[in-house]
Formats: sequence, structure tokens, C-alpha cells
Amino acid sequence: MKLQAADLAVLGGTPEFAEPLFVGRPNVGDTARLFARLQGVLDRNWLTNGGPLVREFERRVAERAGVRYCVATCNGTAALQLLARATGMRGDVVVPALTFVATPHALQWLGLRPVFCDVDPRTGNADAATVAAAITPRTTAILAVHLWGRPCAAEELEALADRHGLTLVFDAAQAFGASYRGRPVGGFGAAEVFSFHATKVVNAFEGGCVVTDDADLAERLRAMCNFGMNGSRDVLGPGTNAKMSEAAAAMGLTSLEAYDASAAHNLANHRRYARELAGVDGVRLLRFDERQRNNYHYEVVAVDPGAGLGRDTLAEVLTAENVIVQKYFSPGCHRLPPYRDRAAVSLPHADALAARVLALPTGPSVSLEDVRRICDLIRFAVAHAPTLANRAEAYLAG
Ligand code: T4K
Repeated sequence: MKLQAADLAVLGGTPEFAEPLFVGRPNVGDTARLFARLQGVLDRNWLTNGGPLVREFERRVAERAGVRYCVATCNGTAALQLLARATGMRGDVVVPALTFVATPHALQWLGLRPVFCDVDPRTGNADAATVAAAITPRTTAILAVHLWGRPCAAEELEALADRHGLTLVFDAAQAFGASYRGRPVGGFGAAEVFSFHATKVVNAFEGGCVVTDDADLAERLRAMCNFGMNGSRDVLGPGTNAKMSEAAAAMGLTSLEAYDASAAHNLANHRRYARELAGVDGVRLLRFDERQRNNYHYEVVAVDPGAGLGRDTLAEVLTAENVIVQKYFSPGCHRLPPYRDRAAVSLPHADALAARVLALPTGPSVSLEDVRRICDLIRFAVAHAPTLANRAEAYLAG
């Protein structure tokens, strides 16, 4: 227990946690089932190219997302790129500035031009107003994002895209299992993309997919991700290799079976974070809409000026205590190479949030007691903000 500022690990004290706590610890599920599935892969001697586990994974993901088609891929970035090509995106595509850099990179890599829009300061998500402000005659599409797993205003964006005749797709990399106004994430726009990276609520080691209700789009995507070939091995057009392997699907299925338990655990942690941080000045927990389904996988706080210490100082304090936080996503993508030339555009809310947000550990490997101790540390750091600020100034002065 910390009694005085000098007890903080950043000031030379003993770290609160002997072992590090992480954001995004893999949710593996039942390892016995995973090994049995992997043994089956080896017994069948069928390792990739549309094997039975990939097909089963696709069926189960489509079911969860409430859509007819799922095309599994080797990762979420490849899924975004396939989708951009398969929907015929050209020229400028509007993208929120506050997202993981994979979102704009997926477009830029294809020679498209991401045009960044601002976000709602309360949610971090772009909405119809901020997207509309970025639309020009050169815009052909919108790639919206459900940031930190909280669904963006998908129906309003659908109406906006319709009005302007634009393609609308969603980067739902972080939003597997969520719903918006009672509709599962997965069924909005022309299609949505999930990531099944190791750090996601459902993981396939590395993996991703596109989900859609559009049969033609699904067929094009399936061919594109297999060298442009259809099921009869006819080459229909240009393609790449973005297939998911059977080993990845074995993990994906096992992790998917653990999803409900993971989400329930995360919800309990979220409520504990909310309770513990309620009275902490300047540390604002971003809430989920609990009337909807959520995975509660990204626990995000904004460190506002009232805290008396900056986000970076708090991150330093927590990391020294073995609470390995992440500055998701800082700075905004418009300030990263190769997009800096676009930073002249004023995106005040994205800039303000990017400077303040911090993702805290959660997931089944983080207990309610861990959450309480993390919040005690945050409360303690805020209470000792002047000492920590002086230390930061001394450090900066050399
Ligand atoms: N769009 C959005 C909105 C996304 O968030 C992402 C991915 C994508 C698109 C692209 O999808 P993918 O192509 O990745 O499928 C991580 C992930 O690599 C990335 O998948 C994810 N978003 C992003 C938000 O986070 P890093 O570089 O910040 O993660 P990393 O490797 O430092 O790990 C984060 C934490 O997880 C660490 O504290 C350690 C822990 N960890 C990590 C790994 C890999 C583990 O405990 N075990 C592990 O195996 O990017």
C-alpha cells in the first residue's frame, strides 16, 4: 500500500504488481479443445485453403454478426484492403483521425487517399456531422470505425452515405459482439471488418474477416483472397493471398467459445472501474451503452486538466507499477507519417482526445481486485499530482 508519494515505483518505491498487467492479453479459451482441434488439423493433413475449421469459423462469426456471409482472412488489415478493392473505392476516402493506424494505412497502401475527419469528444467516434464536414466532390467512400469497440452512429452514417451516393464500410476490428440500436455490428453499410489479432476479444493468433449480406461482394472477396480464383480455380480477376489457415481457425473457434465469459468478465471489470473512478478528479472513464451488447474489451479513460497531472505522467506512473497501459490512439493518425501534410486541417476534438486517452488493463487475466488496486493507484497519483508534476519538470529540465 502506498502511504506517501515516495512509495510510488516511479519515485523509487516497490511496484504495486509483481507481474505485469496488460491491455489485450489473449483470450485463448479451453486449451484442451484448442489442442484437440490442432490435432485434428494434423490428422486430416489439411492445413489451409478453405479447410473445415475455417468454414466452421466463418459460419459461427456470421451467425454472431447476424449476417449471411463471412470471408475469413489472415488479418484485419488484409480484410480492409480486400474490401476497399472489392467495393471499387477510388480517390478520397473519409476516415476518422482517431483510430489505429491500420485503418488509413490499409487505404494508403492501395493508392487511395485517406481524408481524416474529426470525432465526437464524448465518444471518440466520428459521427454524421464530422464525416459530412470532410466530404468533397472527390470523396468516393467512407471507412467508419467503431472505436474501442463502442459502435459509432452507424444508421446516421448509412443515411449520410445514401444522400451522397458514397460507399460505406466499417472497420469493426475492435467491436466484435457489439450491437447498435439492437442491431449486431457486422450488418451495417456494405460490409464490416473484424480483427482476430492476438490482442482482440476473439483471437485467431492473427486473423480477420469481412462480414456482409451482399452475396456478390462476398463472392468477389472470397476469390480475391485466393489469388482471384473461384471454387473451380478459374481466375476471375486480380487477387492476393489473404486466406486464414486451419491453425488460426482452431484458435479462433476456441477463443470464440470463450467469448461470452470474456465479455461478462470485462463487464464486471468495467463496472468496478466506473465505481472506483467515479470520484477521481479529471479522470473520465468512457462508458459503454449497457442497453446494447458490448465486448467491454477496451477500458479507456481520458485524463482531463482537472486531474492536475498529464496523461503521459499518469502512464509513466502506472507503467512503473507494472500496469502496462496503452496510449490508444495517440497521436491522431493525421499527425503520423505519411499523413502529416494533412495535419494543417483542424481536428480539435481528435487532437484533444489523442492527448488524453489511456487504455487500462482488463480481460479475464485481470481480476476485480486488480482493478481496485489500479484505481487506488490512479487516485493516489491524482492526489499527489503536484509532486509528480514537479518531478516531471525536474526531469525535463535535465
Ligand atoms: N483497425 C483497427 C481499429 C484496429 O484496432 C486494428 C488492430 C486493425 C484495424 C488491424 O487489424 P489486424 O491487421 O491487426 O488484425 C495491437 C495489435 O497488433 C492490433 O491488432 C490492434 N488493432 C491494435 C489496437 O493493437 P500494438 O502494437 O499496440 O500491440 P502490441 O503487440 O504492443 O500488444 C498490445 C498489448 O498486448 C501489450 O501490452 C502486450 C499484450 N500482448 C500482445 C500480444 C501480441 C500479449 O499479451 N500477447 C500477445 O500475443 O497493436
